[in-house]
This record gives sequence, structure tokens and C-alpha cells, in this order.
Amino acid sequence: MSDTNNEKLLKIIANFPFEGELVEIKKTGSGHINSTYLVTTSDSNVNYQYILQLINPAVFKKPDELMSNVMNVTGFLRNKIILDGGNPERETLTFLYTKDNSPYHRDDEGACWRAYNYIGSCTTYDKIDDPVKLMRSAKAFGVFQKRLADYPIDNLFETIPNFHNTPARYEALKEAIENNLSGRLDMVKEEVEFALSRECDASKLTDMIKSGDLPIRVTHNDTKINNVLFDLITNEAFCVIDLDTVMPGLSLYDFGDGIRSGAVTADEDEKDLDKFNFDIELYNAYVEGFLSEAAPALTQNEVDNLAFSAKLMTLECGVRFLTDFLNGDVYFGIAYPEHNLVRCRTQFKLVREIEKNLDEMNKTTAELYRRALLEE
Ligand code: ADP
Ligand code: GN1
Ligand code: MG
Repeated sequence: MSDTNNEKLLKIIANFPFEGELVEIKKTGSGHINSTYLVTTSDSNVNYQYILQLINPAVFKKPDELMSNVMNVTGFLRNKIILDGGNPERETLTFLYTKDNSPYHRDDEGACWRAYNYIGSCTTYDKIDDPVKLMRSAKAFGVFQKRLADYPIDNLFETIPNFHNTPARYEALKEAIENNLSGRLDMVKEEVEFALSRECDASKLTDMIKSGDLPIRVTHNDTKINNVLFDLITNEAFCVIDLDTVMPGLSLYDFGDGIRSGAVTADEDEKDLDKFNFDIELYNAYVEGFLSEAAPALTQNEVDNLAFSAKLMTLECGVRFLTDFLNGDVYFGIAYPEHNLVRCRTQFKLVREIEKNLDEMNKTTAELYRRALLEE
């Protein structure tokens, strides 16, 4: 970390009531949106650890509403976890108020920072090979949805409007094609053609919302596998993090995005597409884990669209990466200039593979649903 950056961070952490003296600030995590730091402090021989996060201002335009959501949701989860006999310090995030009693600190440049307790003895995975581990991740998201089933949904702000509105994502892509701000349109002819050829699928779920055929629930909306903490000792998936997109949504968004990020053989940004494939065994494991918690609450329409949602969430994500590539990488964090294009290509390959497997996925999902209900 450069000295100027360090100096800036020192000024920021002075606003939070961290215990002890500062030992170290280290960049951590591999999320695409916020900048995350692990802060270690010490008091005599006791060490404390906190997460300090810069809220991405291009993504979250209303920090008050964002923090109201996450504070209320974590408070609600805390009570549910206690009722379940769990440990609220480990099973949900504990945000800190600043010394001025605000849920975030606004720095001299207008950027917003927040802090919460670091949860020790845990790890996150960008990719999981082991079906049992993936099943646990799915179960954690199922538990999360179950615990929020009676959350007062009207109290939630829509932190990112139209987040999973796939037709709106297509409109944004078309605008990006039209504007070609990055001048990269010639590089992505094939990807644009692929995206447009699948536009007919885009409105299936939004149409079902309009016709009242799918229930709106409190959902996480960003159920990427690295948004779950795994215990280093027990290997259990015990805490769902990255709560910025908890909003009214569809259970299908959460399921579909879990498959998109979890039922694959390589990282989301694998350049060698031969290594990036859909894995039906991982798919089945995810279905089993998710349904072990969510099955009783799901409607038949939801169950019937689980496999399709995996395709749609993957298509939508690929469309978003392509849009950002065309717009000049203004949304997702990137490590190199073609990063968003590489990500888009893995997503579109996954869409193709899901399409080939859709019949089998539907069949096994129906069977696993039947079994999950029997086990209730
Ligand atoms: P982003 O929106 O950028 O994805 P996240 O809130 O998911 O931000 O945090 C990024 C990463 O930081 C996570 O994937 C995880 O590895 C790590 N992380 C975040 N919060 C914690 C925590 N409380 N304890 C341990 N690790 C954490
Ligand atoms: C972002 O924040 P992170 O890295 O968990 C994005 C998701 C995408 C994902 C693709 C708020 O998730 O919607 O699916 O990247 N989050 C936001 O990897 O846009
Ligand atoms: Mg994240």
C-alpha cells in the first residue's frame, strides 16, 4: 500500500471505535464491487480484526438507504439466529457505528466507508470442486432465505433498481452497443450476436411476476459462492455476507446465481474456455442443499423454473459483463483491460452448456424436490 493511501486509511479508521492500537491494514477479498480491507489492532496481547469497506459510489448511489437495509437485515437475522440457538457473532455480520454514531463515514472526497467485525477462522472460495461443500453453500443461502421469510419487506429500499430485471439489462446492452463508448464494438461481434439471439428468454420471469405467477420474497440477489463464509475447522458454510443487494426479489434469482457461480469447473474469469464447463454433479449438489431448506416454501412455478433460472441468471450476468466492456469498464472492478470480455465469454459458454442439459436438469430437479419434501 502506498504511503498516501496508508495515510488516507489511517484518517478513515480514526472515525471507527476500533479496540486497541493499529497493527496492520491489508487489502482482502476478490469481490468486484467494493474495496475491502482487513484491519488488525492489538491491545496488550489481544488482537482484534475488522473489515473496513469503501462502498462503491458508482454502484450504490444512496448510502443511507443501503446502510438502513443492511443494519435492519442483520439486526433481524441476529434475533432469528439467537432463536435458532446459533451464534449471532458468527452467523451474520455485525456492523459498527462510527464515533459520531453514523452507520458509515463520509471522507473528505465524499466517499463512504463502513466497518464490521471480521469473522475469524473462516475462508471464502471463488470456486468449489467438492459437491459436499457446494451443497453446504446452497444450504446456507436456503437458511438465509428462510430466516428472512417474515422480514417486513416494505422496509427495504431497492438499493440497485432493476437489479435482476433482465429485459432492462438488455436495454442497457443495446444502449452500450449504440454508444460504443469504448470503441470496442468490433471486438465483440460474436458475443453481441449470441446475446441478442437469446433475448427471447429475457422476460420470462419478469412476465411471471407481472401476471402474479411468482411470489416476491426478501432475497439476497448476489448469491455468488464467494459470498458465503466457510469455517476452517468444520468446513461448514455458516455465514452469508455481502448483503448490499438484499431486496425484494425472486427465490429463482438466488438459486440461479448460485448455479451460475458454483456448478462450474473453473473460475468466472478463466481464459481457457476448454477448462470452463458446466458440471451436472455440482448442479445436483446445489439443488439438494438449497431444497433441503427452501423446498417447503417454494411454489410449483418456482420449482418448475429452477433450472431455467440458472440459464437466465448466467445469460444476464454475461450481458452485464459485455455491457460494461462496451462502456469502458465503469461498473465491475477489473485487473486487466479484457477482463470483462473474458468473464462474458465464460458466462455465454455456460449458457450454451446449460441449454444442452436443461431437460436433464429439469428432471433431476423435480425428483430432488419430491425427495426434499418427503424428508421434511
Ligand atoms: P464485494 O461487494 O466487493 O463482493 P464483499 O462484502 O463480498 O464485497 O467482501 C469481499 C470479500 O471480503 C469476501 O468475498 C470475503 O472474502 C471477504 N470478507 C468480507 N467480509 C468478511 C468477514 N466478515 N469476515 C471474513 N471475510 C470477509
Ligand atoms: C458482483 O459483489 P460481487 O463480486 O459479489 C455483482 C453481481 C455479479 C457478480 C459477478 C452488486 O458481485 O451482481 O453477479 O459481481 N454485484 C453487484 O461476478 O453488482
Ligand atoms: Mg462479494
